[in-house]
Amino acid sequence: MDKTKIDQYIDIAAFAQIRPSILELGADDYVAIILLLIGTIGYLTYGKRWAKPDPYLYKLYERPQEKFGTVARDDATKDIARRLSQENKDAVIFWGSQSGTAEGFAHRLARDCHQRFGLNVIVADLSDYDHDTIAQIAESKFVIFLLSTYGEGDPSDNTTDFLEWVQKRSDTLSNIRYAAFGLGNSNYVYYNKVADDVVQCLEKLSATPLLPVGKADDANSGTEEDFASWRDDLFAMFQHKLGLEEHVAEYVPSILVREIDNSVESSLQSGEPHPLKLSRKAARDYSAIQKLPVKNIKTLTGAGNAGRSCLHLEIDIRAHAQIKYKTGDHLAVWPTNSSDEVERLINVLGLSETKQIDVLISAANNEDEIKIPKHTNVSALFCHYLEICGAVSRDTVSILSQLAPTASTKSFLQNLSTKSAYAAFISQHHITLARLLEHTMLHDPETDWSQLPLAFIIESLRPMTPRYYSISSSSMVSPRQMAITVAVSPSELPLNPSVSIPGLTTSYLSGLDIDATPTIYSHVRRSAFKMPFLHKTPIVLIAAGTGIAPFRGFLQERAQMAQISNQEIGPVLLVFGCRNPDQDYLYRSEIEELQERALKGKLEVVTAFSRVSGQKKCYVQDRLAEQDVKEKVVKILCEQEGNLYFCGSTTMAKTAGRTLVDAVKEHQKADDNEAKSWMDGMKRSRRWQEDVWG
Ligand SMILES: NC(=O)c1ccc[n+]([C@@H]2O[C@H](COP(=O)([O-])OP(=O)(O)OC[C@H]3O[C@@H](n4cnc5c(N)ncnc54)[C@H](OP(=O)(O)O)[C@@H]3O)[C@@H](O)[C@H]2O)c1
Ligand SMILES: Cc1cc2nc3c(=O)[nH]c(=O)nc-3n(C[C@H](O)[C@H](O)[C@H](O)COP(=O)(O)O)c2cc1C
Ligand SMILES: *[C@@H]1O[C@H](CO)[C@@H](O)[C@H](O)[C@H]1NC(C)=O
Ligand SMILES: *[C@@H]1O[C@H](CO)[C@@H](O)[C@H](O)[C@H]1NC(C)=O
Ligand SMILES: CC(=O)N[C@H]1CO[C@H](CO)[C@@H](O)[C@@H]1O
Ligand SMILES: CC(=O)N[C@H]1CO[C@H](CO)[C@@H](O)[C@@H]1O
Repeated sequence: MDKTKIDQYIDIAAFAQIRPSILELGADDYVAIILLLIGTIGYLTYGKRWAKPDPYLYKLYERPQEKFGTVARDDATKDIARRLSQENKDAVIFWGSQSGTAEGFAHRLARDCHQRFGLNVIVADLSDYDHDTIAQIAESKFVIFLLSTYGEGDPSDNTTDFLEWVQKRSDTLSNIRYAAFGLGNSNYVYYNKVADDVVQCLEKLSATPLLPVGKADDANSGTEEDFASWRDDLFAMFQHKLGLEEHVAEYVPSILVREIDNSVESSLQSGEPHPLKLSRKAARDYSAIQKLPVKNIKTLTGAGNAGRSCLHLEIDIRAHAQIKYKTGDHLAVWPTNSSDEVERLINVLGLSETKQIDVLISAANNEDEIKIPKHTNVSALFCHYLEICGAVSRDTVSILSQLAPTASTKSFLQNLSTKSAYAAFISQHHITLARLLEHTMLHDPETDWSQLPLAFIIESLRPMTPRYYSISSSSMVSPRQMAITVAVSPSELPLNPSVSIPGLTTSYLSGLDIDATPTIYSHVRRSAFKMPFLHKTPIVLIAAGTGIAPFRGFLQERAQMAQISNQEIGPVLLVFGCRNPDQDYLYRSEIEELQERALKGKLEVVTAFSRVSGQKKCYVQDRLAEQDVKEKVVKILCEQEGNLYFCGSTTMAKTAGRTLVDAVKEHQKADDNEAKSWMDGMKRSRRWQEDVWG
C-alpha cells in the first residue's frame, strides 16, 4: 500500500487520540484548539489535496468539525433530501441510539437492503441532518426510523431534537413514506415510547406508513429476534408493496483490512480504549479515560452462594487530579477479553503467525465511521477492541453459512440459522464466535476457517464497550479513592446448567492480581442521582442486591456531616433486599456500625430476604406494604418533605414504586389521578430519583 494512504490513516488516528484531553480543558480552550486544529488540518492536507484527489481526504477534513460539534456542517451536507436525490439513493435509515444497538441494526439493515434487494441506502444519525429537509424527501424514496427509548421514556441524545421538531410541526409530511422500529424494554414503565410518539406524530402529519411499527423488547434478551422478525416483514413488504425482487444474498465486506509492516509505531493502538464518540453536550458528563491503579479488591459475600459473589474494589485517583467524582456518579470499566477466548479465536482462524502484524482498518464506504482503532494488530483487536465473548447472533450464523468452506458445514450452519434450531442450540451451548467455529470443525473435520475474511469477523462482533458501575463511596469522605461494588454472577445455560458463562467484566476484574498493582482503563460518568441539597432533608433509600452501592456513599456522607458539624442531619430509612442475611447482605457490618455510632438514632434499616430456607420469599416491596413501614415512609415523604431513591433492577424499582404510590394514595385518600400527579411532581422536583438497570 502506498505511503500517502498510510499517512492519512495516521492523521485520523492522531485526531482520535487528541479527543480525550479535550475533556480536561475549559470552554475557552475549545475555541483555540478548534481554530488550531482546523489550521493544522488545512496545512496537513493542503499539498495532498491538490496533488492527488482522494475520497478519504474529504473525511479527514470533515471529521474534526463533526467531533467538536461547533463548526456547523454546511447546509448541503445537512440536507438529506438533496443527498438522496443527488446520490441517487432509494432510502435513508435514520437511527437514534444511545448505547449503539439501533445504530448497529441500521448498518446491518442497509447492507441487507443492498445485498438482497439492490437498494441503495444512506445510514444516518438523526442529529446530523437538518430536520426540515426530511420534509422535502421525494415521494419516490422512503425513510426507515430505528429508535431506542431511554430514561423515563426519553429519546436518545441523537433523537431529542428530531422528536421536538416532529411534535411541533404543523405542515403535513404527506410525501413521506416510512417504516419505524422501536428498541425498548418492557420492564420500563414507558415501553418504547419514543417509537410510538414519532409514529403518532407522523400519522397526524399524514405521512404514509409502509408497515406497522415494530418493537424490540430487551426484557428477555429478545431484541435480536424481534428485529429479525420485523426485518422479515419489511422485506416481505418490499416484495408485495414495492414490487422489488429479492436476490440471493452474497457477502460483501463493508470494511477493508490491510496488513502493513510494523514501521509506523506512533499511531498503533494496542490496548488503550478507542475513545467514545460523544456529542459536545454529552462530553461534559465524561472524564478522560485513564489507566487507574486498583488499590484493594475484597470479596463481600459469604460462601455457599452458588458461584455468585460480590467484589468491592477501591480505585486510586490521587495521581489524576483532573478526575473528579461526586457521590452517586458512575465509573466505567473497560474490560479485556479472557486470554483463553482470544487464543481460541486466533487459533481457529489460523492467525497465530500474523497476530502481531499491524493492520489498517477502514470503511469500504467512506461515509461509514469505524468504531475501533484504525491502526492496530489482531491480538489487540481480539483482546481489547471487539466483544468476542458475546453469543453469536443468528444473523451472523446465516452469513457464516455463505462463507462456509465445506458443503456439510454450510448446511449445518444454514440449519442453525433458522429461528427454532438457533434457539435450541444456544440454550444448550455457550456459543461465542470462536466456539461456534470450533464446533463446526468437530462436526466436519474438513472445515478450515483460515480463509474467513478478517473483515467479516470485525463486522460481526460489536466494538468493545465499557461497563458502568454505581460508585459506592462518598466523594466527601474519600475524594481521591473511588469504590465500586460488582456482582459476579455467571449465567447458566437453560438446558445445560453445568455450563456457566462468566461475565466479561466481572471475570476481568476478579482476575486482577492485587499484588501486581493492577491498573484498569476507566472513566467517570456524571449522573443525576444525587443526595438532597440540604443534609437535614430526610431520605428513603430503596435497594436490592448491588443496588446498595450508591447508598453506601450516601450513608458515609450523612455520617460525616453528623460528625464534622453539629448541624442537624435528616433521618435515613434504608429498605434493603437480598437473598440471605448470611450470604449477600452487602456491607452489613459497616451499616450496623453506622447505626451504633455516627448515625445513631438517625438510620433505620428494613430488610427483606428472598431465599432463607423455611421462610416465605420477601422482597422490598413486600416490606413497603407492611403497615408500620408504610406509615414511616409516608411520614417522611408527605409530612417531612423527604426525598426518595431507588437503586437496583428496573422491575424492583417499578414494583416498589407502585407499592409506595399506593401507600401515599391511601394515606392522602387520593384517587388514581391525584396519586399519579403526586408521583410526577416528585419526579419533576427531583425528590424521586432512580438509578436502575436491566
Ligand atoms: N452494581 C451495579 O452497578 C450494576 C449495574 C448494572 C447491572 N448489574 C447487574 O445486576 C446483577 C446482580 O443483581 P443484583 O445484585 O442487582 O440482585 P440479586 O442479588 O440478583 O437480587 C437482589 C435481591 O432482589 C430480589 N429480587 C429479584 N427480583 C425482584 C423484584 N422483581 N422485585 C424486588 N426484588 C427482587 C432478589 O430475589 P430472588 O431471590 O428472587 O432473586 C434478591 O433478594 C448482576 O448481573 C450485575 O451485573 C449491576
Ligand atoms: C438507563 C436505561 C433506561 C431505559 N429506559 C427505557 C424506557 O424508558 N423504555 C423502554 O422501552 N426501554 C428503555 N430502555 C431499554 C433500551 O431502550 C433498550 O435496551 C435498547 O435496546 C437500547 O438501544 P440502543 O443501544 O440503540 O440505545 C432503557 C435502557 C437503559 C440502559
Ligand atoms: C499487538 O498488540 C498487543 C496487545 O494485545 C501488544 O501487546 C503488542 O505489542 C502488539 N504488537 C506489536 C508488534 O506492536
Ligand atoms: C437442524 O438442527 C436441529 C436442531 O439442532 C437438529 O435437530 C436437526 O437434525 C438439524 N437438521 C439438519 C438437516 O441438520
Ligand atoms: C449527538 C449525539 O448525541 N450523538 C450520539 C448518537 O449516538 C451515539 C451512540 O450510538 C452516541 O455515542 C452519540 O453521542
Ligand atoms: C478475564 C481475563 O482472562 N482477562 C484477560 C484478557 O486478556 C489479557 C491480556 O491477554 C489478560 O491480562 C487478562 O487477564
